[in-house]
Amino acid sequence: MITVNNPPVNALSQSVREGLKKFIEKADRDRDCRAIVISCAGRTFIAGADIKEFGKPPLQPYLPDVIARIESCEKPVVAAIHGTALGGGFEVALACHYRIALNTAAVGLPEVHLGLLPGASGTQRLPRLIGARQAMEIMLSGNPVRAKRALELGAIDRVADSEDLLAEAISFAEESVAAGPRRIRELEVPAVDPQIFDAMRKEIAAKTRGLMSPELIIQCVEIATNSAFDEGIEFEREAFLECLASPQSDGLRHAFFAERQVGKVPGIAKNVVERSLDSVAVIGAGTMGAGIAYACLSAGLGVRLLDNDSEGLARGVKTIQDLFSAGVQRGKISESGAREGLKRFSSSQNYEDIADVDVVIEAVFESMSIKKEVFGVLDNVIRPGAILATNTSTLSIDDIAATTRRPEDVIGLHFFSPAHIMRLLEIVRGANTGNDVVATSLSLARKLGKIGVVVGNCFGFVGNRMLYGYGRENQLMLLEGAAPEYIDQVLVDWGMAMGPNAVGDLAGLDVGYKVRRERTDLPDDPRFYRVADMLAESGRYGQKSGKGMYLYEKGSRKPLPDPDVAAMIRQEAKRLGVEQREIPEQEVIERCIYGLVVEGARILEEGIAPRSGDVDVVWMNGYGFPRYRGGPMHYADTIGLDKVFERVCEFRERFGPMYWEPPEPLQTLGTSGGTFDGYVR
Ligand code: T1G
Repeated sequence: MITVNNPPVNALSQSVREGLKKFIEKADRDRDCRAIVISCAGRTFIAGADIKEFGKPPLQPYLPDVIARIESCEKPVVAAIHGTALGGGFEVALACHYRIALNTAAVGLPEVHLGLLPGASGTQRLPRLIGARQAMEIMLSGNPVRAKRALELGAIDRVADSEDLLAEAISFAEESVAAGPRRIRELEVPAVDPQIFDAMRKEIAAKTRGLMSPELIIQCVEIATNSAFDEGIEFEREAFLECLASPQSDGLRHAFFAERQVGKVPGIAKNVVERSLDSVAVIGAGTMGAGIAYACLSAGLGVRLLDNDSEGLARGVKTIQDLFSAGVQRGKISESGAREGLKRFSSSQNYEDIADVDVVIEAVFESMSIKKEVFGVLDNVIRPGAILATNTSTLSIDDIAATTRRPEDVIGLHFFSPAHIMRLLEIVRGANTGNDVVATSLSLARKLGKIGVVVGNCFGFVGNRMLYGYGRENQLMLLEGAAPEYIDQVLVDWGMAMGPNAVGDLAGLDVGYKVRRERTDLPDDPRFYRVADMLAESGRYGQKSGKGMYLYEKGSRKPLPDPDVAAMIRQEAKRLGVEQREIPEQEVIERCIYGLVVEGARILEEGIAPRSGDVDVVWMNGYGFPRYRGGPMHYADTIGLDKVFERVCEFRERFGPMYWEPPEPLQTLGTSGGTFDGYVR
């Protein structure tokens, strides 16, 4: 019995690799040993190579050597899988001669999520076991495969009948002594139509835009079908090392760890006593309110939807019912699950009906006076100890909390549209918000399957505040002569999910316009968001009105360039005395992305976000920032803050200090070879 015990997830660190190799060799030499079982202690089988070791000088023994040694063992080796056997962990299992798993277990090769590919024979062994197409699907999706399905595919040999996995693994090992080792390397990949590789390339093109490892995964599997095992292994190794050295993998690995760091909030003790979290009331039955309510219902919570407008409430209730039916149609939820969910749902126009809930989430129109009015009522009606949250996307939590006698219970829970899909939840901590309320909100985020990022209170918090820096430069370049479709295409080619002008039309130009009208701290610059204001003032709100920055044909969301808008912008530029010119692609990218970075640096300087990684997580999960670039702050680190600082100083010279005065962190780190990743306020 060889047992791996390397909490928390039995990653294949150097010591684990060394131990595996040593004990396999010992067992192989041991005359009395007739078979071997490899299993893991703790909550899971090996969850992969130790990602923390990547980017550092590799240490012996290398995983491929350990894997080859396991497979060459003269005695049968059985892998006993519980939890998840992922990446290098599944490759260890594939090197074993037989695999048995608990029915709750799963196996997978998620390396693509880290910008990598299975680099320890997974691309050569899995196709031999389950066929090229199935193997490619598992490696390109990166999704785990549950034990029952893995058995159907032939990726594992048995699903344990009982919870006593080790006992069943031992009897499986004893049974396999007669048959001896079955080495996957000796199997042929089942015959396959060579067309499937190009077909797969087409199938994944949109989803893997900008990524390098998916193509290499397909090439590895293709080679597995027409080359000797060792040739394929050599190709896989080179392709793996190429991915490992790529900025993409660096960005995706940063994203992996940053998303696990955000849950560790400075000043919030691990053992803080949280508040109860069983029932939620959502105030406001509009698009956001209904989406938030559905997200809570889907997470198993009881939900009451409240709106003082009966028609609005009826629309909200219908939206939620439609979301459930759509979920059933798409197989996301079962009929009985939907029925059960709707049982936990109710609606009302009466605040008394929500007096006893655990959490209230206010999602009414983005106006300070309306929100203050609602919180005034909540303060009088809702039971003591309940959490009073607001879904405001820009307004001050402290100002809203000040309308209550319990500011310690008030917090910002900023959902992103569509609220039941977007993974990000910006958790905005007010000056008086209780630590238990912050901790409970983080638990709510996990319960909803979202990534909760705790940020401080300022206009627009982290996401929308930075969006102003990014959007501002877009708006200025429109006046300077760059067409909206040009700016959008440059940023989409660079990796953004959507260009800023298409996003503006999707969100509605009237929404941004109204938020700007409520602001009292706008810069003294007549050019500031002048194009968006002009369009909104002329009734061009975007998709919802059929025209905004772009034109939209009836029933279509496809943005079409509009010569009228180009003419309006030229005229406005002339009126404002803005000279128009050709703007190079690199300048478009740098002004928009460095506009983000500079605002991000100010946010770090003010302590609105504790780590640059938190800023990155907000932008990767809420604003379509390319994950493989690791977020704006990580991206700046990869460029080199000395270069970013230099360029920002150039922009200050050209465009003035109002927008481009480098904040202290950028100045200090940019002149000392530092990184945002290492920044401590
Ligand atoms: N290496 C190092 N640390 C890891 C790790 C790993 N592979 N996986 C998890 N951790 C840490 C994580 O940072 C966190 O630390 C703690 O474990 C708990 O994780 C050659 C090249 C297994 C499904 O991609 O998907 O093998 O924050 O909070 O939600 O082909 O972790 O507590 O300090 O995520 O229960 C391939 C990555 C690697 C799987 C558990 N493997 N891990 O989820 O816990 S590449 C993966 C996960 C590879 C080979 C290639 C999940 C999980 P801390 P957690 P969880």
